[in-house]
Amino acid sequence: MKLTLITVASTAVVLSFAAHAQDTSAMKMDGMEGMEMKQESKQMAVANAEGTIKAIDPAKHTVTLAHGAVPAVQWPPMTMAFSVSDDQLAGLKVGDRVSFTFRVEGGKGTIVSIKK
Ligand SMILES: [Cu+2]
Repeated sequence: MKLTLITVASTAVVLSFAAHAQDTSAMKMDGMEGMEMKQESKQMAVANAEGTIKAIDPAKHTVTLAHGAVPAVQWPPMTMAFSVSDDQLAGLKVGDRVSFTFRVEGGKGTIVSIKK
């Protein structure tokens, strides 16, 4: 009986360790979220990147860019939508290779400038 109790107790300890380990790795995998929260508490981050225009949505005022790594904000290469104004998109079309500057606010990217 005593032995059983000890076994149960140590199993519980192992399980809580395992749960903790999972939490930690989940937080690491979600690195972008943590990064964004850090930036929000500081000032807005502005960064430069190069990419290819994958889509333009005039109704939503977004441009979807397949961009390379952006070390300034610790982003890996990815395809994502940025807020953009009609003026900024003048002369640009899907498939164009562009270099652009953007700021990150509340986890969303907004184009500051974009050119071929
Ligand atoms: Cu991105």
